[in-house]
Amino acid sequence: MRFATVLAPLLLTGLAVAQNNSTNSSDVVTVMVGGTIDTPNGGIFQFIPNNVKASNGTVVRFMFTGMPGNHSITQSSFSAPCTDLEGGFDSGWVSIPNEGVQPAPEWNLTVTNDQRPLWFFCKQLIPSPHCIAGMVGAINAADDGDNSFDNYKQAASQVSPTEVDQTQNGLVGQGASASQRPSPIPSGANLFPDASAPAGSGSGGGSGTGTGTGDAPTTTSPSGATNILATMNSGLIALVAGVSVMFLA
Ligand SMILES: [Cu+2]
Repeated sequence: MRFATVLAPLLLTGLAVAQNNSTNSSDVVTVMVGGTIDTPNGGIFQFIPNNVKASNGTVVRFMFTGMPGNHSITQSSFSAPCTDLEGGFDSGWVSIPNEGVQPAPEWNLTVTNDQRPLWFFCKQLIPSPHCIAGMVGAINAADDGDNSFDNYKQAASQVSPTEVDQTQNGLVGQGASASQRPSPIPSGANLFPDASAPAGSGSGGGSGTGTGTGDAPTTTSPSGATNILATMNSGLIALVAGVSVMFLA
């Protein structure tokens, strides 16, 4: 009798967790970050697909599958397609070697305001600015009219190379936010900025590494806090699971 009283809330908790997980997994839109040299319509320098719709709470899952690749997902504005938006989201750079890595790093961005279009670009400058080459994307852009995705991409292609911005912004943006940096980062891949990443490693990361290193301390700290929280949550779930098993046994 006493066991049943204790068990009921535990089982209910388990049920709630399961329901949350199933809801989240169905509201995911996947976007590939970068292609390969042979990928049609842009080769390495593109997001696939580059124009998606996502309602509030939907996770846009950016998969770093392009290879080789050294890309970012950085929020901009329609009027300045290759310039970071103040207070905008930013994944930081993830470099992927020629042969790719398994599993591909992913970055989960949750839409918080689906009533405004979200514009983003890749801020990598090497070998030439990816944004100008067409590595831009949109969430909830208008299908037609002046502020369409096609017009945004066209405007990006006209940007002067010296105007492509490499400021490092945070995980929380305008209209969408992430709770952690891209992960996992398997051997062979690199994340910038990241204090634990070897300085200067990765080909072609010159200017990216320079900018990133300076900002590393501010971004590392919240990310570390998130990891601790995640660990604590896992511990709690394990504890609850352990207690349930004890009672069931
Ligand atoms: Cu790129």
